[in-house]
Amino acid sequence: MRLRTLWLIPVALVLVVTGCSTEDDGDGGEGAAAAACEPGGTDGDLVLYNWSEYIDPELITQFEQQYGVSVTEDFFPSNEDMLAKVSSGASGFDVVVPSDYMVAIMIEEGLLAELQADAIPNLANLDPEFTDLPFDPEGRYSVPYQWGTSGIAVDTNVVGEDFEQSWGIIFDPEQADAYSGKISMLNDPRESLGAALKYLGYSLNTSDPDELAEAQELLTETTARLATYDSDQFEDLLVGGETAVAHGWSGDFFRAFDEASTDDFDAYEQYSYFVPEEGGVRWVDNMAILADAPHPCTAHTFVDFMLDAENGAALTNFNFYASPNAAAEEFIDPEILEDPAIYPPEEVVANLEFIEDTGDFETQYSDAFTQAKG
Ligand code: SPD
Repeated sequence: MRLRTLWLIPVALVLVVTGCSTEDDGDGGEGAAAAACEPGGTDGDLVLYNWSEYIDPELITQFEQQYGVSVTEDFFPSNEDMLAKVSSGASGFDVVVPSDYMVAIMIEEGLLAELQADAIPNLANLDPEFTDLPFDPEGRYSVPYQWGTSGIAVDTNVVGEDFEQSWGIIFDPEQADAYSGKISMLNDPRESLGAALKYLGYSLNTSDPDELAEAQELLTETTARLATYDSDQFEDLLVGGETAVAHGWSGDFFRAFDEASTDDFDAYEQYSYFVPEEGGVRWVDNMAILADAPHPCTAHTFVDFMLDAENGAALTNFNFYASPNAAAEEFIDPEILEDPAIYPPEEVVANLEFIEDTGDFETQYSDAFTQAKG
């Protein structure tokens, strides 16, 4: 009895220090299901799998210093790439940042850990609009990170000021041939086929094989006039002059415009981002903890850290995407908060669709995209 008590004392001390009620106090722990985490608890270093240029490096440093852990980051260019890597098992990642439809797919495939809400007190900071989203009712597996739109940015020195705000600038040969070799599209099956479907007047969530075949044919013809399919550098290619028309994500463009601006040059005057009148994608990216995360308690603490009001604002002030964090608003740069291209008004949002999980039809999208790219 006495021996057992003595043995328990150091274990209890470890639990108090780490704030984690499992024996997993270091690398290679038992996974999210086995750990009961507490606010601010840690159980090892964090491995984060995120989209590129999506987090202020200062936030990473701040997290490391505040919690005495180190963070390793790896990056993915599309939801499908991330899924492939995570599905292969024992990826070693703790936190991933899937978009809406991909959260639904990952829940279905058992890849995500159910969140321990008690370990994430800053969940209270979320705007109620983001607490019960259709891809993860009641937010049991994911926490919104940032949201934005997909659209087109153009170089007005090349296309002029008088262009139509339509997907036609990419898909209609009468308009787009003038920019042949100077157009980029996202290297992303649902995004680029979705753009073609919207141009054709269909839902970007269609499960109709004929509609998808039409979109595939259109994209195949379009491939011939593209400089590239790219999801990582589309904004840099535009401001660098390699392209004149770029399909991409709102915040990445604005960040590039901001960085390209100087005292003598306002990049916002030369480049213009719009959501085509036919409609497009509104998306929400989300933090989620993998079911086999080696460090689930550090992962919960990271999610909570990102939901802090000032940290949430720092995220938006860095990446120019809209925040789902209501408490962050007072710390967000007012120019960003009042920019209708970053926080689009209701009438624009009403014309947008979330990408949804189409179940078994997802592989049709992937196959169609591979074939369209040639
Ligand atoms: N540089 C970060 C970009 C993140 C974009 N995610 C949006 C995916 C929408 N399908």
